[in-house]
Amino acid sequence: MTEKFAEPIYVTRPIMPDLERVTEKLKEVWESQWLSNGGAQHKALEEQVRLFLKAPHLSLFNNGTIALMVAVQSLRLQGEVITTPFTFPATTHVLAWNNITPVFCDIHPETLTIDPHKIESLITNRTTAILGVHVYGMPCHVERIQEIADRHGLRVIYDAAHAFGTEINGRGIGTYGDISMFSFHPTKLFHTAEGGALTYNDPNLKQRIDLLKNFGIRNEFEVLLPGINGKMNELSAVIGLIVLDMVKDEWVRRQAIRDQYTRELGGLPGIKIVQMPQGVTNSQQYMVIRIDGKEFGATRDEVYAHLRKYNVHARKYFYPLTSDYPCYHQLPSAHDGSLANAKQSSDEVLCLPFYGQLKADEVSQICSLIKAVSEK
Ligand code: T4K
Repeated sequence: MTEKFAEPIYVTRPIMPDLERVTEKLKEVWESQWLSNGGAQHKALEEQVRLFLKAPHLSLFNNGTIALMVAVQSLRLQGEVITTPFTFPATTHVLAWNNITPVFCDIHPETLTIDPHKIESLITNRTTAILGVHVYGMPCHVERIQEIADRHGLRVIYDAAHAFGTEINGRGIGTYGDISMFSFHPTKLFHTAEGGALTYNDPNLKQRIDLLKNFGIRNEFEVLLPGINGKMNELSAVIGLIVLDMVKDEWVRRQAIRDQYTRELGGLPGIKIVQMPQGVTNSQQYMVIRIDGKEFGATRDEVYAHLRKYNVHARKYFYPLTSDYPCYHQLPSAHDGSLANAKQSSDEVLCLPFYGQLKADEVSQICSLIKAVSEK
C-alpha cells in the first residue's frame, strides 16, 4: 500500500545552481555595477547558448513570451497565422497581442504537433505564416511544413519552448523555419530563472530583433522601431551560465528516470508512452503518457485525481486546448469540429513528475499509484 507523500511531488523542479558559485559570479556583476542592457554576462551567455543550440544567430530575452512577440513583429506578420491549439496559452495569446487571427489546425495523432496534411486547406489570402509548436520537445514535421510555406510564400515560426537540446540527426532544432523561440523558465531543462531566446538563420534579422527588444533604440538620439523591453538582466544571465554547465548531467539523470517509467508502465494495456521518432535527440522536458480510459480501466482524469490524493502533482499539459478558451472559442476554426486529434490528445495526456532529483523509489511509488487506479 503506497502512502501519501509527506511533501508534494511536483511535475518538475528546476536545476538549482550551487549558491556559492552564484555568489562568486555575482561579485563580478557587483563590481561592474552593470545590471542590465547587454552587459558582460548577457554577452557571454548569448554566445554559449548559441553554441549549445548549434544556431547561427541567437538573441536572449527576458522570457519566452516576449521573445515570441518580437519574433512575430520582426517578420511583420499580420492577418491570419495557422497554428496548433495543443499548447500553452502564450503561443496563441502572442498572435492575439499582435492583432493576428489564430487559425487552429489539428495535430498529428502520433507526434502531437501541427498536422502538415491539414495546413494547406486552411490557407487564405490573409495567411502570412505557420506557427508550429515542438510540443514536449517533439519536432514538428519541419521539412513538410517548409515545403508548404515555400509553395505559398509563408513565414515559419516555431515555438520551441520545450525543445532546448532537441536535434534532428544532429541538427539543432532552432535552425528550422525563419525563427524559433526557446523558454528559459525554471520549469524548463535549461533556465535563467525567467528568460528566453530567439534563434534564426538570417543574419539580417539580428539587428532588427535586437532593436525590437530594446525599445527600437539605435543610439541616444535615434529610435528606429516601436520596440518593447525584452532584455535579459545580468542576474538571470549569471544563473544561466552556471545552469548551462549542469544541463548535461541533468539530462542523463532524466533519461534514467524516463527508462524507469518506461519499464514500469510501458507494458500496461491502455497506457502509451509518448516517444521521440528515430534520429531525434530528446530534450528531456516532460515524461508524457497517454491514457486510453476504456483499455486502461480508468480515465486520465481519474488517474490525475488519484495521484493528487497522494500528493503527486502530475499535470494535464495541455488541457484545455487554447481553441476552447472563451477568448478564442468564437473563431470559426475553433468550433468547426476539425480538431479531433487535438481534442482526444488533450483528454488523454498526463505529464508525470520528471526531474533529476526524483528518486527511483519515488518513481516506483508513482507507478504503483497509477497501476492501482486501474485495479480499483
Ligand atoms: N510556449 C510554450 C509551449 C510553453 O510551454 C510556454 C511556457 C511558453 C510558450 C511561454 O514561455 P515563458 O514566457 O514562460 O518563458 C509553467 C511555466 O510557467 C511556463 O513557462 C511553461 N510554458 C508551462 C508549460 O509551465 P504553470 O502554470 O504550469 O507553472 P506552475 O507555477 O504551476 O509550475 C509548474 C510546477 O513547477 C510547479 O508545480 C512546481 C514547479 N516549480 C515551478 C516554479 C515556477 C518549481 O519547482 N519552481 C519554480 O520556480 O506554467
